[in-house]
Amino acid sequence: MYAQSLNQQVEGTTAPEDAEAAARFQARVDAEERIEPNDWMPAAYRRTLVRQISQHAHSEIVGMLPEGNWITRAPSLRRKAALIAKVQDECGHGMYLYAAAETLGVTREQLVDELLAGKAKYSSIFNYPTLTWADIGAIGWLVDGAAIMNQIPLCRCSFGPYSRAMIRVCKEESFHQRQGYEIMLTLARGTAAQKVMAQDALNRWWWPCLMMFGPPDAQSQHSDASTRWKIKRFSNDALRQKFVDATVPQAHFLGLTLPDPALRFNEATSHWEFGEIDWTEFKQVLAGNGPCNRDRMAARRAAHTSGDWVREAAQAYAAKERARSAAAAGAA
Ligand code: FAQ
Repeated sequence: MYAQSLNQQVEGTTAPEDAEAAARFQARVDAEERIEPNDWMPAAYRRTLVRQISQHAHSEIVGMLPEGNWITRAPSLRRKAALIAKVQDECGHGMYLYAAAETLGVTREQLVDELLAGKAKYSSIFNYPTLTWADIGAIGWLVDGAAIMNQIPLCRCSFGPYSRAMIRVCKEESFHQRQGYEIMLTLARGTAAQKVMAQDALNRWWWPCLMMFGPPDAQSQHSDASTRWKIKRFSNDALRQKFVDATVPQAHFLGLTLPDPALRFNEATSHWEFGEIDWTEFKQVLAGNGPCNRDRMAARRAAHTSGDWVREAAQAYAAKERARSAAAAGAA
C-alpha cells in the first residue's frame, strides 16, 4: 500500500531509537530549541510532521479552487487583482510547505501521489462550494481568520522549517483576512440584496469554519503527542473558542447574525458559548462525501496530468544543465 511505503521511507531515514537520544530530544524541545532536519528525532515525530505539513500543503493548493472559481467574475478590476494575488499567495504557501515536508526525507512526488490516491487529507473546509461573490468575502474573513488562529501558534512549532514557513504565511493570511472582511463590510453596508447575500454566505460558512479546527479534544488522536513535542501549542477546542470569541464581535460590527441560536456571552468566563457542532457532517466530509470532494479531487488530478509536460521539460532541462556542468568541469 502506498501509505505504508511512505511511512517505511520516513522510518528508514531515522537512526535506531534509543532512550537516551529520545530523552535528549525531548529536553531540547522542552528548552524551546528548534529541531532542524539533520537533527536526531523520533520516527513518530517525523511521521507526524510529514502528515501534518503535507496535509497543510495540500489544503493550501486545493484551497485555491473555491476562490479561483470567482476570478473571472470578480465585480471590479480592484477586486479581481486582489483575488488573483490572494490565490497566488495560497499557491506560494503550498510550495513553502511542500519544501518544509521534503526536509524530512520525503519527495514532493510521493506527497502529491498520496493526495491524488485519496490517502492524504486536506482541510474539510475546501469541500464547500462558492455560490456567490459574498462567499469570497466569507472565505477571507472566516476561513483565513480560522487559519490564522491555528497558524500563529505554529510559528513557534518545534520543527524549524515549519515554524519559519508559518511566519511568512501568517503575514499573508492576515492581509487575506482583512480583504475578506472588507468585502463583507461593503456588502453588509450595500443594498438590501447585497446584505442578504453576505448573511447567506455567513450562514453557510460559519459551521464548516468551526470544524476546521479538527475534532473535539477528547477525540483528537494526535493531540497528546503533538502537544508534548510542541508542534501543537493549543488544543483544537481552545483554538476554536478563541476563533469564536474573536469573530462574534466582528459579525456584530457587520450587522450580521451568526446562524447559532445557542450563541450567548458568558459573563463569568468572558467567552461566547456556542451550540453543538454537527460532527456527523464533518466525518462525512472527511470520508469524501462533502458537497465538492469529488470535484476538488477531479480538478487536482486534471491539473496534475496537464502539468506532466512541464515537469518533464524541467527535468530534461536540469539533465542538460548537469551534463553541461560536467563537461565544463572535465574540460577545466
Ligand atoms: N479537515 O488528531 P487530530 C488554510 C483530521 S490552511 C480534514 O485533531 P491533528 C489557508 C486529522 O488530519 C487550512 N481533516 O489531528 C487557506 C486527523 O486525521 P489523520 C489547513 C482534519 O493533526 C485559506 C484526524 O482528523 N490548515 O485554510 C481536519 O492533531 C483560504 C484527527 O484529528 C492546516 O492544515 C480538518 N479540518 O489536528 C487557503 C493547519 N481536522 O491525519 C486557501 C495545520 C482534523 O490521522 C484559502 N494542521 N482532521 O488521517 C493542524 O494544525 C492540525 O493538523 C489540525 C488537526 C488542527 C488541522
